[in-house]
Amino acid sequence: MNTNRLSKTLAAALNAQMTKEAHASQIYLAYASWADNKGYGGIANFLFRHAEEERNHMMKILEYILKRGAEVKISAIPAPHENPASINSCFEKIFSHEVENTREVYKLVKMSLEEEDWATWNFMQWFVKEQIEEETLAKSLMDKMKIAGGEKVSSNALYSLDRDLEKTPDDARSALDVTAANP
Ligand code: OFO
Repeated sequence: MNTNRLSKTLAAALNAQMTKEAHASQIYLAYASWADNKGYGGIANFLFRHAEEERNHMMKILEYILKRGAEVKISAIPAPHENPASINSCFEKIFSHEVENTREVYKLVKMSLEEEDWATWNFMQWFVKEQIEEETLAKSLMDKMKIAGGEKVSSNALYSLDRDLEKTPDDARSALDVTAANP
């Protein structure tokens, strides 16, 4: 009896997304190591923590594929992108990467909708919400950098930013959780 509840196409797409999450984790690891080498311990700490989050995203997809009775295929993780040239470009690269990941998540939502695989559609909604938060978080890094002077940031401003990021929460607050009393 066939107990596989995922179509071939969706199983392949979910396996590919699982590897993309692992790739994202490698990117954050690479940027964190780069920042640490440059002496930005707070920024590095923030990015190391985020690398863990991406690894958790990978595990969620892996577990989902297994639970639906399909085969998990662990494949090679592509090398991370080149190191950024500055903290400003580091945050820009992170934002672009998150937007790119959102596009990939949307593709999976569309595929599950077209196949009427409501279980996968429902599972992917977690990622849709998560990407709103991930983009918000990445955007807040860029906003902070912009205020601090962008590429022309002073070393004093970078010093404060580095200290701030050491304590910045890992998750951005979702608009869904906002109320008038608690904006
Ligand atoms: Fe940075 O996001 Fe995973 O999904």
